[in-house]
Amino acid sequence: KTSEGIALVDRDEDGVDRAFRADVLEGLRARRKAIPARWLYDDAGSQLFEDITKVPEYYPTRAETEILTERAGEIAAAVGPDRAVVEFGSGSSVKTPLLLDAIAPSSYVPLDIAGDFLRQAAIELSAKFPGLPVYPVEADFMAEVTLPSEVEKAAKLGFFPGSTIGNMVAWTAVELLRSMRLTLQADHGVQPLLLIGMDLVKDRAVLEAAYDDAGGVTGEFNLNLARRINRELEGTIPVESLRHVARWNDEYARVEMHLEAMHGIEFSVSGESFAMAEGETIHTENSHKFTRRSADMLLHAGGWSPRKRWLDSKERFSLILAEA
Ligand code: AVJ
Repeated sequence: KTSEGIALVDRDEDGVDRAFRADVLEGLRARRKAIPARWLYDDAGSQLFEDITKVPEYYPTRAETEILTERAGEIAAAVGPDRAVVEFGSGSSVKTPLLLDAIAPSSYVPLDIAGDFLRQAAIELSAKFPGLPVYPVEADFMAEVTLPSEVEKAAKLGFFPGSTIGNMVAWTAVELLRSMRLTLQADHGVQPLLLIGMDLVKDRAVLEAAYDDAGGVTGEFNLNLARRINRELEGTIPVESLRHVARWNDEYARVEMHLEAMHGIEFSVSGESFAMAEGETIHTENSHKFTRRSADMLLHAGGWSPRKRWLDSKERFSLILAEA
């Protein structure tokens, strides 16, 4: 629900999320089957992602946390005083308090599409930072968002950690960066800043292991999408016949996650029949990796000028401060 009480999730008379069903059916009908990665994150999927951040092979969360901890002073000096921090995506992570501790902002505006999650995170944050005004906004930040009037005049710092930008193809990433710029622009104020996490290109084996951990947590995360389809869309996907695959696509500089059929299978979803041949896959996620230049190029295309960049000690991950 939005603050006006309008539900953001559109459900049919049986309680089925219409957008989820439409995306899944369209994705399964395609010659190359693919389902948008956002559907990986139901409650079970969000919990599994939290678990992924703790497996030894998945370095991005630890690397970004190291930067925010070790370079807090430099980040604060580069950002300057009196900024309202606007975080794109849930603020439930450990990263948010690290940033707020570092820069002591004038207020904090978490933006998220998941309302319950958002309100819970806002309550926990307010408890940790008693003097800090917190204004949660339930919204889909892929389009321009109108911020609460209390922060209208404030200079803004957008925060977009986790290399979530890497889950988008370039066209969508540029659209998002431009929307963020519009959201953060004050009427006639100081230029907004954006602090964005972008994961770096590195050895293929390191990347593939990060998305296919030996403990199988990422596999469970990926397979949960098939389970979710079975749960919510009356699906009959034989989940035991699918296996998790993570592979580096060098042409597109991204790690791809797929669900691969180990032998020929047939199933139905919402009453529609589908088949997969042995070795055929459903593409479920892209995680683009960047070089310094490709990161800067993407930011420029989105209307942002990179000003400062910090890397972790092993130079695996970058946190970039850009100015509109
Ligand atoms: C935090 C959403 C960017 O792509 O690294 C982790 C998601 N997928 N393991 C990423 C994810 C598989 C993650 N994001």
